[in-house]
Amino acid sequence: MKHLPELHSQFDLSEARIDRGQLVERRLSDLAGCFEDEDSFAKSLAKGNPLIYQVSSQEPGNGLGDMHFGIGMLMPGRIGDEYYLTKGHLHESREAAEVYICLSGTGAMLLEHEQTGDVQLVPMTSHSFVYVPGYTAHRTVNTGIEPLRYIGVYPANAGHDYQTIAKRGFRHRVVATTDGPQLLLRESHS
Ligand code: S6P
Ligand code: ZN
Repeated sequence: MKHLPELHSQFDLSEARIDRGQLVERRLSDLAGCFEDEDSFAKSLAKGNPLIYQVSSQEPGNGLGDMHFGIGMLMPGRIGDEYYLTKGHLHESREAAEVYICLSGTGAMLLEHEQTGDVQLVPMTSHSFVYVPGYTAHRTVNTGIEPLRYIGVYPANAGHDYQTIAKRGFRHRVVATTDGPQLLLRESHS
């Protein structure tokens, strides 16, 4: 059977790229305001502006029922005691859920429900799924020593609302302790 080329795409696991994918790269400077320890952030940035994560995604259609998907790679590292993280977002269509498929590395998904404030830190380990319900802010953190790679699949109409997070921030953060990763209340949260 002949493949319909636009329906089949290969991804490169090591590089975390999909054929014909749009690439978004986030460097340390793009994450200003995301970490609690602003002094450590400034000191790290003075030394360089490394790539923190990238997402290679495809948006095959924007009609009702269409799906978008992407492969992400989040580097290991910390600012102070706080693990490298993604910006995090709510979906513009708040009801839109998302499925993450964890491919390699060790991390966690910080989930905060927009209305109830319910918080969960869900492990992200290879060969696992994480279900992100609607109405829930989601941020990925890398708690390991290798790149964390994952695939995200979401409704085409989900959209990304970064502004609400930029204004209000997450209420919690994930830090390294001698007992391993821990969820703490963010002191600076208003
Ligand atoms: C998209 C999905 C992921 C993120 C990626 C980067 O709905 O949740 O592909 O885009 O993890 O995070 P962020 O918060 O910068 O979009
Ligand atoms: Zn999302």
